[in-house]
Parts: sequence; C-alpha cells; structure tokens
Amino acid sequence: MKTHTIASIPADGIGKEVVPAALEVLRVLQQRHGGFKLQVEEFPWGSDYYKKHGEMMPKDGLETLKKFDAILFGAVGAPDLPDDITLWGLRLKICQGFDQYANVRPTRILPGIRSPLAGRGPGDLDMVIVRENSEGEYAGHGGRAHRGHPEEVGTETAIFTRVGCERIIRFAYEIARSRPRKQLTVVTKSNAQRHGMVLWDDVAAEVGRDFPDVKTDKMLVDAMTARMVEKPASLDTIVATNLHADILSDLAGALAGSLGIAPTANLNPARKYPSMFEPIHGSAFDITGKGIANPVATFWTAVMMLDHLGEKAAAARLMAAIEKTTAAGIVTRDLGGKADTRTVTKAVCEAL
Ligand code: GGG
Repeated sequence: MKTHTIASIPADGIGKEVVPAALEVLRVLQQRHGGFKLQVEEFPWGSDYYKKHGEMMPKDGLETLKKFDAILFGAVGAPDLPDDITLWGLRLKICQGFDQYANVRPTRILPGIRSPLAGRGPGDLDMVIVRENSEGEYAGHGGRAHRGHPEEVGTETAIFTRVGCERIIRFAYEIARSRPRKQLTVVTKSNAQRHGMVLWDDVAAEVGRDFPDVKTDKMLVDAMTARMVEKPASLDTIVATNLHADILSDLAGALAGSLGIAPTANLNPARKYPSMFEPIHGSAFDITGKGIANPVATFWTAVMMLDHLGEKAAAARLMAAIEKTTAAGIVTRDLGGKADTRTVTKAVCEAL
C-alpha cells in the first residue's frame, strides 16, 4: 500500500475548522477506497504561535516541511496582527521558499449551487485560473523611507522575469491543452504598464508558438472582469499575474456561488519541494468559532492534493461525494443553505 506523508497546517481562524473537517473526510475515503494511506502530521503554526514565539513558524520550518509529500493548509490572518506579518511569515514563506510558482484555481458551478448570475448553472462556468505565484506584484521588492515623517515614501516594485513569465505561461498552456476546449486567455495590463506587462505579453506570444493546437486570446484585466460576468462560458483556462489572478479568482469563486467552495493548489511542478493545497478563502474571523464555515473549498483542495499524489481514482470519488452533497442541497449559509460545517462533513462522509 502506498503511503503519502502530509503536513497539516490549519493556521488561523476557520482554517482550524475546515482542515480537521477535510482530514476526517480523507480518513473515511482511505477506509472506503483502500489502496493508499495518508500519514498526517499537524503543525500548530500561525498567528497564535506568533503570539507565543514571535514568529509564524520556526526558523527551520521549511526544512521540516521539505520531507513531506504534500502540505494541507488552512488560512492565515488574525484581527490583531498586521497582514504582512501573518501572510509573509507563513503562507508566502512556504510558497516562495518551495518555489511553488504555479497556483492553480479551478472554478465550476457545482450541482445544486445557485450562481448569482441569473439563469446560469453547471456548464455555464467552468474555468481554471493559473496564477503566477512567485514574483510579479508579490515579489516583496521595495521599501519604506522617512518613516513617520511627512515625506514618508513606500515603494512596491513588481518584478517580471523572463524565466518567471515563461514557466507559468508554459504551465498554463499545458493545462489548456489537457482540457477539451484547448483554449487559453492571457490576462494583461500592458496598455498602462509598459515594461513588466509588455515582457509578459512578449513571452506569451513566444510560448504560444509552441502550442498551435491551443486557441489563445488576450484580455486586459479590467475588461476581463466584465467578460467573466457577462460571458463566463466563453472562458476556459486563464493565466494571469500574481495580483491579477488573486483578484479574478475571488470573482470567479463568487460567480460560482461562494468563495467558500473555491480551492487552490500551490504547485512546485518540478516536484523538488512539496506542493501546498488550501482553500482560496482566508481566516474569516467574522465567523470563526461558530461552526458554520463552508468546508467544501478544503474538500475540493484535498481532491487536488490526491490528484497530485497520483491517487486519481480516490480523488474522483471524493469529488463525486462533494457534488452529491451539494446536489442534495446540503450546503452552508454562504450558499443559501442551513447546514453547518459538521453537517456538510458528515454528508460527504456518508456519500463516500
Ligand atoms: N487560504 C488562503 C489564505 O489564507 N489567504 C490569505 C491571504 O490573505 N492571501 C492573500 C493572497 O493570497 O494574495
């Protein structure tokens, strides 16, 4: 029997509710499906850890995580700590430390779920957003000077490298090629940003020549938001920069019913380091501790994790159980339902 080692980092807020729910579902899946075993170790890192130790994770945290086959992550962020400490001290440290440059965000309207787009249901929105996850606007390049003085300045320089653009655009083309529609939309803002975004466009045009079988189009990010709302069915695979894709994928999640169902995988495609799987949503302190968080995004990211680990049949079985549950109307309040986290988790376990 194949054993996969999983590092579990629920981290903050509702991450501590949805990750245990996903582990419960994964335990049931292992029993029912057989053929593989997940050996899970939990790490108590995050904002509470920071309050005790002055750091979001130990200094040798990446060294510890390196040994695992995958990381299952919850959410990061606390109401009483600055976001740049929590996000950079944990989630981005792992993403950048492990060169998880490809962030994959599939979105579909699941059966039984009502999109806020009138008259649209499953089949009308089925897209994969590929987010550049290592540089761009999140490169962390910049600084502050003259702190506290009237002339204080802050700079945030987006970094676009040829290597960084090429590898993510190529990765996105491969995903587009693997999907039935073979269609890629390259999102840009090169009308206003004349350097990095033009390099991005140039590299996209060059890489595109290697994929003559994939239909390509280019959209400015502002026009893309309108197209996602007005003609979601016209989109399939989308590649965008770190910040653009972050924003577009929240929109995609909302159009599919709720951010509470949107999963993501932070991949190191070369598999030199473990990849990390998490719901797109953050720690949601407004609902933390109430037991009403939607666990579906974390279940779906567990599907992506199983796929990545080569457990394709188990992944498909878990996805089918999630869809059976949503189709039966067993959904949380963010989706207009009445179920709590526990009820949805139990229903998915029963569906398995
Ligand atoms: N599970 C995702 C998460 O915790 N996200 C927190 C966050 O603030 N992310 C910002 C970003 O990814 O741009």
